[in-house]
Amino acid sequence: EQPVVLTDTRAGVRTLTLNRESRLNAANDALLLSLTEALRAADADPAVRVVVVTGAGRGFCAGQDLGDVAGRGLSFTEHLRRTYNPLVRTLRGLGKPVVTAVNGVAAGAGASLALAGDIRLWARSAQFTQVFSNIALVPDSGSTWLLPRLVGYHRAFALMALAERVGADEALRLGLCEAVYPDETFREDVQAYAERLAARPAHALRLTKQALNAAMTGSLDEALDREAELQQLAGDHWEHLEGVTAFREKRAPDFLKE
Ligand code: T3D
Repeated sequence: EQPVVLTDTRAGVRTLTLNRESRLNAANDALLLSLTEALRAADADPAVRVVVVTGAGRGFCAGQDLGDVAGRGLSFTEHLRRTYNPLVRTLRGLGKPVVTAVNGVAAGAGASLALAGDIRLWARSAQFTQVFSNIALVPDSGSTWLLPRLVGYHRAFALMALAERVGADEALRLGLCEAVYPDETFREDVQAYAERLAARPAHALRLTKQALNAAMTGSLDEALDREAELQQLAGDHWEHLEGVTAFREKRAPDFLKE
């Protein structure tokens, strides 16, 4: 039997591919736990500088596998606590940039996952739908926190209440993704983007994520103090010396040498 998450590493980029193609990569427990495990492994592996999460076939992720709910013997609360919540916490807390490469439809918790990357790249035919209300559930996996921060309360509510599908152009306009690429070249375009990220200073990006994530909930005062502390950690690191030396020598910095 095929693994539910495929792993591939090229040029410092670890690609994790959700692999339940016939179900549009709907998430069963095995997929959720494997993905969480694979993210942790990527974080711990020094050969990995960037992580890409994408889907096999024509879907990104159709959210919870609705065939896998009955008889699982867990309350919704307990299920979320054991599966989706650790996944989203791991993804958001990763010390390396995470690219969500949305190759096709992203629905329900799959839409939450699509939003959760640090960089969100979409294929032209990708779609996003906060489908939860179609089955009379509430949005989960972080959507209620992230979506209003991206589009404001009112648009978030409309997207959640009507479960309309958002296409690539609207996603760009709303700030749900950073770039859209043709379907035909999507996987190569994602790899090229991820390789650009992989060449950036890894330690500085780790601190940048830490600063941004904390700033999403704190005050300006706290952000200023945190920046001053993190800047010391960045400034004392060899990457900073390399960046400044390269600038003076009028050459591109090499953040891969260590
Ligand atoms: O702890 C908890 O359980 C709570 C957690 C909740 C988190 C959630 O994510 S709740 C939301 C669950 N997801 C959905 O409700 C989405 C259901 N799917 C759809 O609305 C549509 O399939 C899509 C909008 C995603 C895509 O539509 P379309 O027309 O492009 O494809 P399709 O024909 O509907 O689907 C293709 C196949 O995938 C089809 O199977 P078939 O007929 O070819 O054998 C369909 O049944 C299957 N599929 C799609 N989504 C799911 C699914 N099978 C199981 N679970 C799914 N979520």
